[in-house]
Amino acid sequence: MGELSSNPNSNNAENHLNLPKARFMDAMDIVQWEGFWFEPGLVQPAMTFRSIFQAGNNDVILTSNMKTGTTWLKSLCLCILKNPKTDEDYDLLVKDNPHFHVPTIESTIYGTKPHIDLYEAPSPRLLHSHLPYIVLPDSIKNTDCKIVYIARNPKDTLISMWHFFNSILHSDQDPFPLENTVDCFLSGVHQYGPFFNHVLQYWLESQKNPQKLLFLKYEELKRDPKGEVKKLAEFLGKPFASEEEIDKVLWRCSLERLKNLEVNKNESTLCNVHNSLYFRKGVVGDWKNYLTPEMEEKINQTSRIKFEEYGLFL
Ligand code: PAP
Repeated sequence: MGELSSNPNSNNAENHLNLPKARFMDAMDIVQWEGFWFEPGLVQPAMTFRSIFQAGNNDVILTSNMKTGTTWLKSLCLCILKNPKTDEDYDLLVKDNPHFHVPTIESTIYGTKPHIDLYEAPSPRLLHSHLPYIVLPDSIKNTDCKIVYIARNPKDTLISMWHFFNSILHSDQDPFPLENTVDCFLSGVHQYGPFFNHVLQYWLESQKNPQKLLFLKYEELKRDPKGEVKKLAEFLGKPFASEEEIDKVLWRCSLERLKNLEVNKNESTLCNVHNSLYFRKGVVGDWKNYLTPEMEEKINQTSRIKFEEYGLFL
């Protein structure tokens, strides 16, 4: 989830550790920790998460970089795991935004006053993190809990991120120059960047341990939603009983429906981001409307260099 942290102790970690600093889109300070870039207010919560979080064997931990389909994945897993299939009218997604129901641990649990008690949450706990695999707590890696990662084509991720940050950082100005944003993205200097290393770490883990870590691609979910959601439900140990169930979950989690729910049109679940900002176009290839051929080639080249030798194509 792309919210900004509101941790009052936000500068402690960076000051204390003297972390390298940079500025993103001329409006947002970020600091480098463990080889990745974060908004300063996230570093201390991420450290706390890593050192004290105790995973349980039944936990399901969703993971993602930003703007790669987190909201969709949260909605789908919520329907698969938490919404009773027998009750037609009961729909958690109508009650609140997916980011409320499936908190992003480092920011929502350890970064602000949490709205759920982590240790009282009913099993299976459904949680999310944007952190790179390398800094996930050992207890997530060493217990039998399941991890699902969602990846997305870098060009669409970048365009989605650019729109999102323009809305929250430059809302009353012209959009920030795309060319500069492409350069930041390719050099890895952006929230949760480097994007390519983030994706690669999870990809390699999923190759080593596919029973533990399911690696999904946004584009595959769009291309074959039934097949991918069936795979997801089976991985989570909750296979669908019928085609109708799959159709229902897909409809409930569709962008058009979520975007038009009152709670997403009119409210801000996380204090500084309006819920509507999580739902934009949701199409594959929107980058074609923005990137020049030169920008496209630069990104493709980086993708090829970073991913291809590991058999990853995004
Ligand atoms: P986050 O990192 O802030 O949580 P995230 O949900 O990962 O954002 O990504 C937002 C993207 O997913 C948006 O893509 P776009 O900018 O290219 O349009 C958003 O539209 C898309 N999205 C959100 N919900 C859905 C959904 N239910 N189905 C498909 N795409 C979705």
